[in-house]
Amino acid sequence: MIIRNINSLHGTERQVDSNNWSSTRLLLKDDNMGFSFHQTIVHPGTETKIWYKNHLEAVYCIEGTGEIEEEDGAKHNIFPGTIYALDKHDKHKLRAFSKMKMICIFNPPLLGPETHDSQGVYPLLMEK
Ligand code: 9YT
Repeated sequence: MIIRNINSLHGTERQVDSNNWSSTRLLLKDDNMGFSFHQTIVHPGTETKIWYKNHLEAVYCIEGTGEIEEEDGAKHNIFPGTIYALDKHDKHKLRAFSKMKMICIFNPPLLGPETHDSQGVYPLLMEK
């Protein structure tokens, strides 16, 4: 059994920061769960262009408000209790109107250090 508290992960290599967000990775590939599990803080007033072409991601909002915009321009409000699942590797833009706290699940699991490239893509890392 794995038992871990997020407070022990801040400031370690399991916390990855970008200009727009900070992701703390509670479960990673080497935990052997078949997915990775992150808490992501999205900073208020930011817009992030994202395309997980190598991964599926589900995102559950537990704090804050924002919106997701699909490639065709459709916009959806996000607030606590909303989940979105990028089941078609959907390109999207994520806007945070306030500080958003999100629970993010990735399949396949991230190895740990992944961060967005210029297209908002995470590489498919196979080994450390
Ligand atoms: C919501 C979202 O995708 N934000 C980017 C960070 C990502 N969730 C991660 O690596 O945890």
